Amino acid sequence: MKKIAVFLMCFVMLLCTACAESKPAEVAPEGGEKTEPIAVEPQETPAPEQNEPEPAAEAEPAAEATPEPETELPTEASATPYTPDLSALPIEYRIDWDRKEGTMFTYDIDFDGEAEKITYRLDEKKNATYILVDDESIAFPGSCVLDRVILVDLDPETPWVNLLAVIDMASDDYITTEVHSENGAFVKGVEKEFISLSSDGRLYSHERTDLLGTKDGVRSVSGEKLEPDSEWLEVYTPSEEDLKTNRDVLIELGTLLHLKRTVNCRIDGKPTTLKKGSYVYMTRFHESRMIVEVRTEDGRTALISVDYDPNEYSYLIGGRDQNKVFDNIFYAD
Ligand SMILES: [Ca+2]
Ligand SMILES: [Ca+2]
Repeated sequence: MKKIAVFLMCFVMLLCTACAESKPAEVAPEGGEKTEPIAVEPQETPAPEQNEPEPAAEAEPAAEATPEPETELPTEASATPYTPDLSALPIEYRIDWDRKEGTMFTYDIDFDGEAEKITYRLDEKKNATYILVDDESIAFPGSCVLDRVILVDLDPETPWVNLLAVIDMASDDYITTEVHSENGAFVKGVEKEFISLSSDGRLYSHERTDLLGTKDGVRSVSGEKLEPDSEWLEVYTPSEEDLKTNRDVLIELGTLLHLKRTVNCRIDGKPTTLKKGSYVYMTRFHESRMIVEVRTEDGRTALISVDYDPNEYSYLIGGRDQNKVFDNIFYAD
């Protein structure tokens, strides 16, 4: 009986299992109908899921709306300034007057990402010189001849480079004007005497002094105001070779100056004198301190105090006109 009971139980269990396994198969056609709502459900379900993070994502930036523009602005600001390759600067273009016009540079002078074509033109009828930047012209005063143009970046802080127009007003009478393009308009800046570019890439102003004869001096200049870097005006000095081989010529030219009388000076900070009959040559002049530096033929450097007499337009050494102290000073023109 027990065996029969166990068998029956097993049979029932088998039936139940079979029923349980067969249910999905029976449901299958129903499941096909259900797939539609099921298919809709997953669509509906992710839809709110997608929508949920969206408002959340919107809410977050909304809450951080203030810092975001702050982080964006510097990014935009730092991306806006454009600087062309400045490594080629400074460059100089000397005007070839066999040609009345020509291209000097092609360069992005206003840092807007597009290069300008910079040309010159001489209007002989008007006796005027023009610099043309693309089609826009910058005119300079009449009766002048453009000698050279220097393209240089005088101030790394300004988003433009500078054109230095060196003009010969008459004959050997130079004026240098700084020009740049600022906010879409050309601006003429400082006007200086002759500015030249040396082989070491530095700019020098050329000035004259009537002290000890008319001497041409140079000082390095920098910045958009072309300010001198030093108060010392350096004048031409002969080389040691020149002093040995061309001594007579240097005396004739007024480079080597002959002392008619003994002069007070300072050498190595100590007061001393330069003896009557000796020769010196001028090396530089400090106009605001009124000190002239000279060098003796034996290579010593001496500082001499000078005064200027505005009534006589003359420089005084030890209270005397310079021509009474040196006997071969050229007439100062
Ligand atoms: Ca440009
Ligand atoms: Ca600049």
